[in-house]
Amino acid sequence: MLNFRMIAQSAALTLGAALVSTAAIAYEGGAVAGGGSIKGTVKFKGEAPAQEVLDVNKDKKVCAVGEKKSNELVVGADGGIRYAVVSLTNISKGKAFPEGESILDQAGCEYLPYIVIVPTGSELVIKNSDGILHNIHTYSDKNKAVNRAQPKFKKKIKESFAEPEMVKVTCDVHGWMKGWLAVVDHPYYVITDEKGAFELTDVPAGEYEIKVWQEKLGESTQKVTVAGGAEAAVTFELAAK
Ligand SMILES: [Cu+2]
Repeated sequence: MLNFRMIAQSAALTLGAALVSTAAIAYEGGAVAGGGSIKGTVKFKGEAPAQEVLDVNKDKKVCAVGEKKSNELVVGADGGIRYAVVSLTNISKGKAFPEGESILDQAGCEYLPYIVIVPTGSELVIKNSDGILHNIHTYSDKNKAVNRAQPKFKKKIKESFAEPEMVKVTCDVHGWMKGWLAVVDHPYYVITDEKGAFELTDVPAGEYEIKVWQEKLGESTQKVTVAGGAEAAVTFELAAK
């Protein structure tokens, strides 16, 4: 006959086994000792096109605050590309995910920020700061599509995504609104700034493949070696397709 202690022991064993089997396939995050960093720039090769001006033709009182431009390809004065996603493709153990919520705001009928990093299975908080109706609609290959109205009184809704991939976000009410979710299964993802610059920190020493993704220009990969306490340099050059 099973007594309470035996049941408790068996439950603990089952739980332990479950944790071990999950850890074997998932990313393992923790403290990184003796890591290095990767610093670099994503550049546009050729003559940069101008940003397209968006046609804000609805809810103008709230939405037409200043001129809105497309963020699909933003190239700075020195040729740096903003809003490119840089990541390591072959890392299974390293730093922990940063704390805090992933937030996508709808403000002035724009998605802010344009690209949000969302760890798989975590909650994405979708805010509506506008006080008008938005309808979030996502497009991707591996995750379920989200198609949800967010009326003016719904200041916050939450969604989560199971599979790592880039998820396109649009609004069914305002055709010009567009953004991206970078759904990620490890924390070595970064979005380039207005100069096209990026930095990945606390990378365990080792050899990696580093990838850049840009919605108009596609993907490119390189090999990079990270030494403890050192900064590895990487430059990507992407040309128009
Ligand atoms: Cu909208």
